[in-house]
Amino acid sequence: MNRFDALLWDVDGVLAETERDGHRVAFNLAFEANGLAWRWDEARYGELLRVTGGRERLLADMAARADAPPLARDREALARALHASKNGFYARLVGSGAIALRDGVLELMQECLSRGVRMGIASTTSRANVEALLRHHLGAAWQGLFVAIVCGEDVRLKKPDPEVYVRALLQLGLGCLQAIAIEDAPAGVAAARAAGVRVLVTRSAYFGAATTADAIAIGPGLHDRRGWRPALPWDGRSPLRVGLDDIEAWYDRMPAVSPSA
Ligand code: XBP
Repeated sequence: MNRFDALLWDVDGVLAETERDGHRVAFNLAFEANGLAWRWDEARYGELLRVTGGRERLLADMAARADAPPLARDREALARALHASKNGFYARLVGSGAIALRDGVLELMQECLSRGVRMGIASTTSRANVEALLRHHLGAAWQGLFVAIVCGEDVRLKKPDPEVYVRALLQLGLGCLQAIAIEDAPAGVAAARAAGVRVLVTRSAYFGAATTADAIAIGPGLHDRRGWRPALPWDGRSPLRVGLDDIEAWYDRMPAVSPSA
């Protein structure tokens, strides 16, 4: 008998380092292809990540640029065109195998499948981007592995709004305490917690220093038992990866908290 019925995966930063090595690179290719001299280096993209959603991120950047179109409707049109172009480049990058899944992700997915823990995707990235990444890594039948798939187009408000988690729970037919989420960014943690879902954090390239009191556990990734809070036992010999038993032990430590939204 499992302590929870479903595991909800965030995508960007949790399944793979898609932000730094995928979306950022694809945005720059889209700028170039559209004749713009704009480029986002790693530091600037890190600042822009406080805005969830690629199109919204473009609009936030344009608001700070003297060389962006002055009229709001022109900025909107340009953001839509650049975003579509970026998603095309992103799909090609991912399809070429340029972005690996993070270590430990596949193993935990396999463990969920073999132990009857259902899985869901709770991401506010575009569906096409989730499709490109997971088709490449899990095969054409990837959707069959997930009981719930909620993406950016399915919600009115992106993270940190809880809607993506509320919808995923509805698709699963579960209450908030029957699922657990894995996130990397503060906005994702806030979204899960506002839906009443317990969440663990695997640190990613852009959110390595972020702290949160709202996660049941925070650590370097599913590939390594060292460096987690709360700490995980390790005898120096057995496999290093974090498994479902570890997550269940963390889950049990967390007192139930009611949703704040
Ligand atoms: C991730 C995002 C997305 C991606 C880019 O959201 O904020 O905007 O950076 O994807 P989440 P799009 O943490 O919910 O996965 O260009 O498709 O928005």
